Amino acid sequence: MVTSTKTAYLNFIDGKWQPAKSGETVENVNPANGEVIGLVTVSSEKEIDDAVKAAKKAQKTWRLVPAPARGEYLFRIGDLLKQKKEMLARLLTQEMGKVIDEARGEVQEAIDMAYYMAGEGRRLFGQTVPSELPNKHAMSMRVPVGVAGLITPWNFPIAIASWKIFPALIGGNTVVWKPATDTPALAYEFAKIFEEADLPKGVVNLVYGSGSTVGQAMVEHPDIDIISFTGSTETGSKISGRASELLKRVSLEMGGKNAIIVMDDADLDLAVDGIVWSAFGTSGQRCTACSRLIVHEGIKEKLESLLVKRIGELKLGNGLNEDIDVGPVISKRALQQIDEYVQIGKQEGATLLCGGRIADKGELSKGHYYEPTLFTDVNRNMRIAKEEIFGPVLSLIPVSSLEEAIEINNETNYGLSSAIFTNDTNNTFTAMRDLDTGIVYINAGTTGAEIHLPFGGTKHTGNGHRDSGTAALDVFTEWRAVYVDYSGSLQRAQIDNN
Ligand code: UN1
Repeated sequence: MVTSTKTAYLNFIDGKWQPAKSGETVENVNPANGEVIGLVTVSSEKEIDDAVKAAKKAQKTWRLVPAPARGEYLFRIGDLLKQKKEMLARLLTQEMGKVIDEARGEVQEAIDMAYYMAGEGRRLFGQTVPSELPNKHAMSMRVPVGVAGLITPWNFPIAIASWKIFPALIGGNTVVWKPATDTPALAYEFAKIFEEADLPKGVVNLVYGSGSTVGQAMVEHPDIDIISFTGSTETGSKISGRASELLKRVSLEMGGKNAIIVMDDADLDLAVDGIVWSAFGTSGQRCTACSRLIVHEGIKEKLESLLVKRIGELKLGNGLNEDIDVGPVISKRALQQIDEYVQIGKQEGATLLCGGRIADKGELSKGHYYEPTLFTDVNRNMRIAKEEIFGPVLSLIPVSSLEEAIEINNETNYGLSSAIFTNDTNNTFTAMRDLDTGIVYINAGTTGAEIHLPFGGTKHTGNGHRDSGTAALDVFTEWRAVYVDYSGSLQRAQIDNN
């Protein structure tokens, strides 16, 4: 259904709203009901070039604004996000599909990140270090990297953007931002907030377009000094290859195949809460979503029946209704891919305990809904146990010991998040030490990372960098070592290393 009140999502370059030269647009569609919400301008290399020029020019003055004053802009942006929280959350549900309460939580992450990074403007610590020589001062300080090219995904359109934009700005960088084409509305509202907060023109530039055109142009552009990307491992690997050739700094956050381990001493009701929330929240479309459930055989049957009961109670539908638990997935293509994995799981010999179908009865037929799905007796070598599905599909793998559980957790190529439900202190500390992921939860599910801690993962999940927390400042600043010699003579190191 095409409505007459469609918003035109334009680029925001050098403080001006402008359509791309191509004159082309793509539709922004509500995955809950197929309604067209707006039309997105389709950019090319030209708009990236314009945006980079504006960002480069603006960076010359932005880097000289004292960091606490840069923080004042972020406080203002945080206030505006707070004022508009409900509007943004509703729009987020409409264009992305996550249920309204989760959407509120996501906008809150952006608010928290704004205030947190605003405060960093008064810290941005370096170190004073004793010099080897008399009358010489040695110190380290953070300096901006330059122009940051940010490529962000559709599953957390405002939170993940805020994890990158705010540390980039507080660090004295300017930004060229390419949001996902599936979620242009949140990017549009975010850019309007930057404008309303009087951020100097050119400091944040928004360019809509595809990864293959606009994303590629960003990676290739000689005046973009750092690329920060969150998205698929396949795209991240391509970006990494090209950026390395160009000797460009690159920070990557990619997939996950996150597991929850449930030991035989666990509180099973608590475990069920954590599992259902992590596996089926956001319809399984989180990088941190739990898609493997590694269960001690002693409690396997009990846990299965508790899960089947609870999953059966989940309500599917349009996430704008407060009583809905699981919204749609992002697109028809995603729906089909999820279903393909379910067919693969069946063929591989896993036992389907519940779900396993596209949900298309009544109103649901207008959107892209998949039934929350649980497989059991999954073998660690099956594709459903190894590949990221990014949908509401959970695979239960039985084990006989913690050692085996940890081995299975660690054998995937990904390493974002993991969790264990146990009431045993030895199990807790062993898991903390041995689970090979960037995030570990004890007695909670795999989702729910807080913005002031480092977010990211090991192995093919990332490339050693972290979003959010002060760790994000390491992505968006360079270290400079400064020596001030006030001895008045040429001093050479006393220690034998001159
Ligand atoms: C993501 O899916 O990439 O920890 C981000 C969580 C959220 C962020 C997820 N705070 O699940």
